[in-house]
Amino acid sequence: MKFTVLSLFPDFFNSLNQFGIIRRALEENRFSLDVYNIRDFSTDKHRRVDDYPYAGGSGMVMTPQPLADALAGRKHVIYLSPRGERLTQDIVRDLAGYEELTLLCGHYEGIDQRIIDRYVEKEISIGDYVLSGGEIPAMVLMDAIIRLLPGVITQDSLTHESHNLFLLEYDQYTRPETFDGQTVPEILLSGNHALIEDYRLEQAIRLTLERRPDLIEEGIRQGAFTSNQLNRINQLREEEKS
Ligand code: 9D3
Repeated sequence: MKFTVLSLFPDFFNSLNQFGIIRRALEENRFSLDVYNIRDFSTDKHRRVDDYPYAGGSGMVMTPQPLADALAGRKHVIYLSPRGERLTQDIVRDLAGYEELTLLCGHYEGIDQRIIDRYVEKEISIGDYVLSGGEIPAMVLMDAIIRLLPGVITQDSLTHESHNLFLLEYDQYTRPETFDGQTVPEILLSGNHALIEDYRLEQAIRLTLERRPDLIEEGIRQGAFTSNQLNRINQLREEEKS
């Protein structure tokens, strides 16, 4: 995957390459990242990149000239925008299939609409909260895509993940058995794998019903649950009612 990022604050992206799974993926050439400063494309004598909105309104708008020049000839332009479609794992999976993506990060009140109309293939938001710009959303999107690229994490974890997209994770424990007076649930020490699997499933379903009932509904709608999972879901829902 070849990422090209266009931003007014390219230094934001310095951290992305330096840690953990993403760093290793870069070292193994699973992806490349080129970051350009939109300001460098401004032909204005003061290197201006914003201007007042026509017909008034609050804030400033990113002016088209530097953006058009930065975008010329680029493929698959994604504009990170609070007006975009909300990012989901389905979208991430789709985008991970491209060979090349261009991520455009906005600032101020956004960019001139004519740039969107001419160059942008897709507008993406990462959620319903207000950020100061598109840089962190671009990093979120890249992180989510990179871990799906071949060879970045084991196929095993990806398969597990795709089967459990609609359930929250069960509680995890590691050594020691007693920490600060708190013990590990005894069943996890029993060595009975069938019992442990069922315990974890029940725990995951209870937690999801409590915190994210919308996930359960969506999983059912998409036919994503195994018959075993469905049985347990219905059983625990009945239990909740009584
Ligand atoms: C006054 C209206 N605001 C829209 C809700 C203006 C506005 C707020 C924040 C314009 C731009 C921004 C900067 N945000 C992003 O560029 C952004 C974003 C976000 O704020 N939340 C979630 N996803 C994204 S993707 C890009």
